[in-house]
Amino acid sequence: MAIERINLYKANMRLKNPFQTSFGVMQEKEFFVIEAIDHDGNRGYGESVAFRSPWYTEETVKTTEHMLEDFLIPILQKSEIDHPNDVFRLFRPIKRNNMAKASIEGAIWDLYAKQQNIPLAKAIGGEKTTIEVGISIGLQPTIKELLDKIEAALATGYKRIKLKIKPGQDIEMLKEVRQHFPVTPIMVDANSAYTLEDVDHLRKLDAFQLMMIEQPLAHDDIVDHAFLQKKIETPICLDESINSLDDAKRAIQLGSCKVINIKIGRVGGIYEAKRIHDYCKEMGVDVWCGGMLEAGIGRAHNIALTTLSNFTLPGDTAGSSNYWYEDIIQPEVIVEQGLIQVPTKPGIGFDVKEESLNRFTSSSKTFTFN
Ligand code: OSB
Ligand code: MG
Repeated sequence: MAIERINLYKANMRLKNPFQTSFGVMQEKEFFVIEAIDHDGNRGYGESVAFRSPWYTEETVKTTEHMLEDFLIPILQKSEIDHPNDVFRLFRPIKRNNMAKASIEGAIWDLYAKQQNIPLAKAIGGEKTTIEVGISIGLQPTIKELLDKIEAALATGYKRIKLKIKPGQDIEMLKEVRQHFPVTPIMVDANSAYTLEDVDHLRKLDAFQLMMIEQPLAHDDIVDHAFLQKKIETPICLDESINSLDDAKRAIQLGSCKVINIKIGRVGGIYEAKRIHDYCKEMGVDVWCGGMLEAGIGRAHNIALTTLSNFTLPGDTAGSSNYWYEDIIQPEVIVEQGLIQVPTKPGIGFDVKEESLNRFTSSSKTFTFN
């Protein structure tokens, strides 16, 4: 693919509102933009998604930096890459560190699509021209604030509402929510906040006609989830527990979930995300695209992935303005009536605003290729 150099930018963006989950609060997003440049001057972009603390899964901004600089970029510098699918295989000797791998694979995919002069969605086999999106609303200090957020999200047209829950902010909270929004498509995400001791408690969620409950139990479990799924009606969706196609196969075969949230970063890139999508399609398991509070580049990759046919449920790819006062891409991601128009320009289909990226960048490095 004639890569000439890779630029690594460390950026930091402040979220409009703090985002609270069962594992903690986030107010700033620190991440890397990976820019892969070829001999013709094409520029492919990827964005890393790991947070500063290993609260969601084990990766962090620092482990991403370590992996990129000391292992992943050196592997690419020594290799021939004909197609982005090669990247997953080249990275196989490096165990896990999926978010680091995905960030650079994403840049290679964008570069490839630009070299082919086709949209990224088309390059990965996507078909949709618009995608349906929902919104993920963090834990709120009061019920009033939560109800207001839901109201605003519905006014914007989001196709479904995802609410974060944790012990102490679940059953009573949902009772209030259902009183105000009796038929709104609602799901909940626990980010691993419960254990099997909570089975009777979790069974109470069945009263609320939720679309699903995401990752109620441990981040690395699929056995307890299978037990729980037999005890509750609400479909379980796995997020943290699915890090590969093999994980997806085992979870589906064990009955640990009825839905899978696919995140490109969590599974190590678009190649593996697509394989999980294809397997789920074959098995009749619905999937949707999760989010990691991405800036515009990561958001654009999520949009492209969601154009695959088995992304049948609305994803967490809300519009740029849900997160940021200013995004790093142009145009920004816009949601109208709960829909995003898939861009038709080559690659990710959004231009990176160099001036904004530079303003958000605290340091950068260049890696040259022969
Ligand atoms: O579990 O899906 C999650 C945000 C940070 C970490 C984990 C999760 C989330 C979200 C928000 O739910 C998704 C988004 O809007 O990008
Ligand atoms: Mg989740």
